[in-house]
Amino acid sequence: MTETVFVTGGAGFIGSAVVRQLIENTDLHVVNIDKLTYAANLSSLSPVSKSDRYTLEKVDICDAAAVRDLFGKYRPVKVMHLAAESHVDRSIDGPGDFIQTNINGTFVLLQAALGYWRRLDADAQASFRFLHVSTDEVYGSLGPTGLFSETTQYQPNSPYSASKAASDHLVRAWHETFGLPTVITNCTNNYGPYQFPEKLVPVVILKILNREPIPVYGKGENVRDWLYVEDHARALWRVMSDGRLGETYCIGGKCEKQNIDVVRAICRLMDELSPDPERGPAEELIEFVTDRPGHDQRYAMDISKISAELDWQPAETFETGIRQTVSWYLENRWWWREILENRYAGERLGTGQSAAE
Ligand code: NAD
Ligand code: TDX
Repeated sequence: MTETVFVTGGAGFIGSAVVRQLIENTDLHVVNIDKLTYAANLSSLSPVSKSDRYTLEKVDICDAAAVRDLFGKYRPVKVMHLAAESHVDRSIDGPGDFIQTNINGTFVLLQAALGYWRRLDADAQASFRFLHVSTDEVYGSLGPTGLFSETTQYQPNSPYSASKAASDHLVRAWHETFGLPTVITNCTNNYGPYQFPEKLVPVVILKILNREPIPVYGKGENVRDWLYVEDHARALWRVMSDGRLGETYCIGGKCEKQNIDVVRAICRLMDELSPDPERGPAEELIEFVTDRPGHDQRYAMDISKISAELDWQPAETFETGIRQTVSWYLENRWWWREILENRYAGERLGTGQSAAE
């Protein structure tokens, strides 16, 4: 019998990469549980959505009755939980949805999973897995040296990272207290095809295409570690398949870069791949703007645990990944044009002016 895996947030950036890989590389039935918020794009699933092993359930993970019903209806062997409000700047302007989805939604999902798991027979209980997908931002901000690892103390600084930290703690507690078979991953910044154009990499590509100023927060000296999204999706499946229960696995690209260097790399690629002889080089569009409130200085990840235990390493370098990404945005204008026209036109987010309104 075909086994079922739940993917929450499967219409989002990383979730859709996970769903595409599961349909293409396994014989599992994938049920995508997604509320379809502003960040969702069903078109990101068009390569696989016609498969008879793919099902969409438009459900809010905060809806306890609906989520419980899904467990009864599909009887999943695994749950990969990615649904979240994911954009730091939006969490500064309006934290409420982050508290609701990231904390309460994770609680609802854990309770439904626990109720379902307790009624399974011993064999099914032993093979059930709940993977919670989280972020490096829960660890706070690093100085010029050092790396985050699985033992780093939590110190979240933004409403987004605080809400993700809370959800990580809930997952841990449901394992320790109730024995639910959970695993947690904390990953660094992802980039790649199908990323919503509010995040840095697509912002820069689309601003250049529209010949608009490229907004670089502060001095552009903040450091992020960059991982190609398909590498992240592969890592999640490794952890889902062979990760040890109750453990955390840190995931990253071993690719630290200052924001300004990411921006300049994209500018050079755009000059090469989408040349515009009428205008000057894309770098002329760079504009330093007011910093993000509470802007974490540096993230970097020690990935020795997942490398040693699960034999996972990123396959793409930044150079190969960013080239594929820029090419994808140039070749798939239909995908982002609809978003810019109807959902998000690229205005500045995250100044914090509206947070308490
Ligand atoms: P995204 O914003 O692109 O997608 C989120 C998806 O979740 C959307 O399809 C949305 O409709 C869905 N969703 C939101 N609220 C929901 C709700 N209440 N019920 C059901 N579905 C809901 O996010 P992403 O960048 O793909 O991130 C996925 C996960 O990975 C998140 O948990 C995020 O915290 C984590 N993560 C992201 C990154 C990154 O760089 N993007 C890095 C590390 C971890
Ligand atoms: O226009 C911009 N200009 C700019 O300088 C934007 C959108 C961002 N930035 C800076 C802020 C960050 O230092 O670039 C860096 C990356 O910003 P984002 O793309 O917003 O990502 P970040 O805040 O680092 O968080 C991301 O990685 C961790 C994801 O959005 C999170 O979901 C994930 O957990």
